[in-house]
Amino acid sequence: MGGSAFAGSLTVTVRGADGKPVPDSVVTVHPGGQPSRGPIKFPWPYRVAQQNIQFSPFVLIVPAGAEVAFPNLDKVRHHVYSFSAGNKFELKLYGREENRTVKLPAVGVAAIGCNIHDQMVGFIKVVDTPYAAKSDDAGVASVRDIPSGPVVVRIWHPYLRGMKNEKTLTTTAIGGGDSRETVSIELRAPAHH
Ligand SMILES: [Cu+2]
Repeated sequence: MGGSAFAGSLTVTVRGADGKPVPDSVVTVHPGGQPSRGPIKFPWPYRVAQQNIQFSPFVLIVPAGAEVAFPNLDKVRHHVYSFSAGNKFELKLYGREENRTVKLPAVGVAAIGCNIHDQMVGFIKVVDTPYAAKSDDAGVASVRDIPSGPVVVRIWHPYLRGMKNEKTLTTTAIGGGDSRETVSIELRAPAHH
């Protein structure tokens, strides 16, 4: 990653059907349409805190095989689980300031919940590419240092209508410099459970 003169960046602005920016969308770029062979390391912490009876962040991107920490910053106890195929786990009741880690091996998603607090919902997007970014409050996600050449770009959001909650962009190549795309996605209402 990085340093190559033959690299570019991609900035994607994600909007809903209503035109409003969509935060917490995950943009992944696969050069040549292929998964990465080397180790993947993101600069952000692989961590989902429980704070104010919510998961923080709501969406986290990690590479496959990452150890994710689940610190409990609340005074109450939580019981965090994922039923997602390949990334199932259960962290039985644990209290304030306690930390647990879980390894997430499968590329895809771990949808997380809490057995005690039904309103707690979060998502961990497990990826096989170092070229990934999450959209901010303005709906903007920037992926840097992508090798130039043909790419497959996907937009994922937990509530995106479509196969695997994903949409593939028509972007086909990265050149030098910054490529910009605006994508419109259709969201369904969040599921309650
Ligand atoms: Cu809880």
